[in-house]
Amino acid sequence: MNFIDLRSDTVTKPTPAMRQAMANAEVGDDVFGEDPTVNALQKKCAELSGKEASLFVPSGCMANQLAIKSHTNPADEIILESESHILNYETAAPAFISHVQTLAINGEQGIITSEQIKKHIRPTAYYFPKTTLICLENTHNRAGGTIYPIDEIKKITLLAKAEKIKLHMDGARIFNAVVETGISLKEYASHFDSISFCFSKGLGAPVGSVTCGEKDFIIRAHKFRKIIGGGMRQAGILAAAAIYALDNNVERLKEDNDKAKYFAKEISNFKFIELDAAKVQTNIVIFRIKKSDDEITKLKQSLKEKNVLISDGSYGSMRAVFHLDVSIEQVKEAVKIFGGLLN
Ligand code: TLP
Repeated sequence: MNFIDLRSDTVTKPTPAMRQAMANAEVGDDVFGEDPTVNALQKKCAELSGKEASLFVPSGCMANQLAIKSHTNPADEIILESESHILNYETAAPAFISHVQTLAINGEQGIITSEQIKKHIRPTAYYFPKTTLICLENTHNRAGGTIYPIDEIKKITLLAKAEKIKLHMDGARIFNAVVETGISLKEYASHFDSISFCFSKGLGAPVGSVTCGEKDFIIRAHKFRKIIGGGMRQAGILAAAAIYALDNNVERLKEDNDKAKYFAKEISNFKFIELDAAKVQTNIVIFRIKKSDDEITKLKQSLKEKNVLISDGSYGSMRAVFHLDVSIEQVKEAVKIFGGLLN
């Protein structure tokens, strides 16, 4: 069945060319540090991000959690936005793995400001937890793919430096922001102590993410990766897909952002859709359907019967994500189907 699968950009499948690159990969035992393709990928990501080193990991969750673990000590406090992926979809891992407390700040479309953060940094007193890390998400998933304004990032960096607090970016979809703003990965990363990004979303690789930072940070992350069972052996097969993705699939993310904007603009005209299309910045569209819960459940079934898949957003919203496995023709078809059901 050829679904128009808009549930996530994680559903993308490796193309024949990517599979060929994987099949041709030279491999070795990466737990011994001997996989040449993993080493090449890590070198490439360090160079691209302007950091000293990087570490290839199985998932975006692991990339974030290793960063938290490596930047903090138990009983520290970390600041994040209340709709962030780390807080909502990583199964309380900061508590479980790092034994830290999370302090959530409500953002505007996923963006928290330096002024807001400043108010929440703990003063020094033995009875307060110590604020040691701030995590920002760019682009912001639950806010609908919003891009962190670079000027706000710069202000937060100044604050974090002055307060000797580390700064991590969950950049799972950072390249969707890069192609939209023209701001390079290196420029974004220069404002953070660590940055993670995913190969298995819009970049189209089957598995894998990376976390980048200075050498000491990566040495710690490497050890913790082993502790939580993330040491991989002939992972070069996966790293080859990631290298292929970086070489071939970054620029084309602009097409995904454009498909999302087109879709949003079209469906926002429909009677039963609540959506401000002007707010869509990258490849994620979050919208509401002005119908009862029961009707929405039936509607999702009807969409599925017509081969369109979408996912739930937060608080009763719906989410459609655009990626390399949906063509513009399929997007137009999805708009038609939405129109038939919701206009
Ligand atoms: N996001 C997934 C789901 O977990 C919601 C999706 O379909 O969008 N950071 C951000 C901002 C993410 O959106 C995701 C995945 C991750 C981290 C985690 O990546 P994985 O799934 O590789 O662990």
